[in-house]
Amino acid sequence: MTSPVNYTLIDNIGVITIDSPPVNALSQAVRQGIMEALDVADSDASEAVVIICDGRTFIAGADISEFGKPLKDPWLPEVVNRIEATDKPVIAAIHGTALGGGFEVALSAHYRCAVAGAKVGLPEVKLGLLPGAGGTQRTPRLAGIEAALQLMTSGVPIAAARAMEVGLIDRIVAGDLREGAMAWAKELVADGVKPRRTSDQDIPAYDAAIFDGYRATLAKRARGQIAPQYIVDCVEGAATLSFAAGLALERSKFAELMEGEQSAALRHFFFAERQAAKVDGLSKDTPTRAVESVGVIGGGTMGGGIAMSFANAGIPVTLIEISDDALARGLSIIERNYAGSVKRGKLSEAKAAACRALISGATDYAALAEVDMVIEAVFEDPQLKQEIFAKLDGVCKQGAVLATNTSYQDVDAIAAATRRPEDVIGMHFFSPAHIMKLLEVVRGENTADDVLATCMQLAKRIRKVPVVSRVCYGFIGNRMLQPYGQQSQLLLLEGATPEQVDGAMESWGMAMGPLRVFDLAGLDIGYKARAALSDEQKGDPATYRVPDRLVEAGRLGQKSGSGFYTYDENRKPTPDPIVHEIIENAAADLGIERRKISDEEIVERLISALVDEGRKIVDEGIAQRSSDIDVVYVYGYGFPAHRGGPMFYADSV
Ligand code: T1G
Repeated sequence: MTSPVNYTLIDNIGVITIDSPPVNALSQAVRQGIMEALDVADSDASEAVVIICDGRTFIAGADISEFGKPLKDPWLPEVVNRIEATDKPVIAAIHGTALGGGFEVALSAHYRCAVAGAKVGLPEVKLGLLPGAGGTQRTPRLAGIEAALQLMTSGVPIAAARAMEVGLIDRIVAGDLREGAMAWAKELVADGVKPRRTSDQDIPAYDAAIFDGYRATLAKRARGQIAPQYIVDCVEGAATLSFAAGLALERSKFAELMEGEQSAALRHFFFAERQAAKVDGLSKDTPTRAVESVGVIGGGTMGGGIAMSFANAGIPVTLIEISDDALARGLSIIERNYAGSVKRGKLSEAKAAACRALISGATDYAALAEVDMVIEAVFEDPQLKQEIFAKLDGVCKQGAVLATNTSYQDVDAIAAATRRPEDVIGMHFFSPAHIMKLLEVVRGENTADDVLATCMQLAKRIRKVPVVSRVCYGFIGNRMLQPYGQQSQLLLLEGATPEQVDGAMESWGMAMGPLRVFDLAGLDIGYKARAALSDEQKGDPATYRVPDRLVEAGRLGQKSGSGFYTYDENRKPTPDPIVHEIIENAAADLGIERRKISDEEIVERLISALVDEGRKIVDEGIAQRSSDIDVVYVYGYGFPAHRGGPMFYADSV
């Protein structure tokens, strides 16, 4: 088998080229190839060595598919130390995204150049790991303690220009990277430069308080996660220990994380997210339809957020509302959202203005005659949705994709309102739609393969994470939320308080406890939905008696200033004795004995409720695979990624 690493001597420069699609990950063959190339370079006529990659990117990290299997020689730390020990100047030439072990290879070179569009990063923390090939020791020596901590604890890549500012790369190459790197290598040789070993460099001055400061910040921002704390320990080691001792500390912390549950969960989740984008049985070369313009019907919170998701991806949007006033309100929601993004530094003024300019409004459906796709996002009235789709059927051009953002309604019934059910699909966004990454793509009985393929591809383009669902009440996420919510109600009646239930779940890792979630969504939504049901359809009154009493007392949740909690002007929740009384009275009415309930019981019963429903959803073929359910619950409902998702967690305990 030919090696993915090629070595050639061009004039006086030895060139190591790595070509291992899709992302030049550091598989055993790549690691071995680099070592063999260095052996040749050591003894040939080269006066400097360039390390460069073919394909879409410089090395994007260790080969994650090898994790969990016995590590084969040569280990990556051995390879990077070998690069640094080379007696000739070694230049790393970066394009694409040099990530993780890939960037550690570049850090062990003596000089680094990159094209302007390149990015460098150390995202190991997102896999529950830390840079385990010298990154925690070399990064602070080049960039200083603060920049090193920021890069490694956030895991977010930085652009080449920023990397150059902090000293992580030395030169931006204009034009062809290979030519630029070769020319620079010759320059360096002509200047007689020697290998500049990062390990020999001192740590730039720093404030020793920074380490405990970062520990405290991370204890909140990355609550319950071990890897970020270990990164701080290793960077502190870089500042206080010898290079060799620092490497030993890094190695031992890395090994511990690699063996740990959190990294196993995050590595599972890394692949689960990518697997979710694949539709079983849909061939890779299924054609897709062009989507260069969209219409959004309904300018409420959801419609506005959906319109922004498309505009932010450069796709023009026509927002439809029923009147000029309603349209003006809808557009003002969008203005406010953009202003907020600019204020929070998420978007530049210019970018926000450019995106905003792509959104136009209309009250007449005729404006949708030429769009490639329409997303309906009106409130959850099945009758209204069917009327809208019947109108769209009469207005939209042949081949337009007709999508509904419904959270619960039957996509097949909506499709049946048109003469083109094969063009109808569900695109279920999560609020706030311009921020939440999850997108449930709901495949109807008649949805055509190319419509499904179009929406899966479009999801990535608008920076969403798509998960395919078949049609059922609540699809995947909201269907699982139901038994989860019902169980939380039973726990209240049996003796737990809202703050205990939410506290137990948030300490366990949920972004928000169930009662705070229901207050956020609004208790009146469930109340109205139940009004349309018979007692038998409503099920056990214990599962909704308390929220009904709260709504009847005018406590609709955050929107009315109180629900399960009382909220101040900043929407900060405070436990409320009135609620405790409502719960105790409801329990008495229902003859439920109250008792002390442990946090462990709360977590066990709520997570089991999620997992039991998740198993039914997979068994019924509503979800393609259980890892898809993990993606839904982490991205849509704040389940902790470092526990892998509900299904992975259930399998692991
Ligand atoms: N190892 C193996 N396969 C990988 C991979 C990796 N590191 N990264 C991506 N792939 C596969 C992915 O599964 C998919 O495969 C294809 O490449 C395209 O990926 C010691 C131990 C590079 C930004 O965490 O962030 O180094 O489905 O769909 O959206 O310190 O992939 O096509 O068969 O994501 O263009 C650190 C992880 C590892 C980077 C490209 N590195 N990768 O994004 O394509 S730990 C990372 C990414 C480490 C050392 C430690 C992204 C990307 P398939 P994709 P993309």
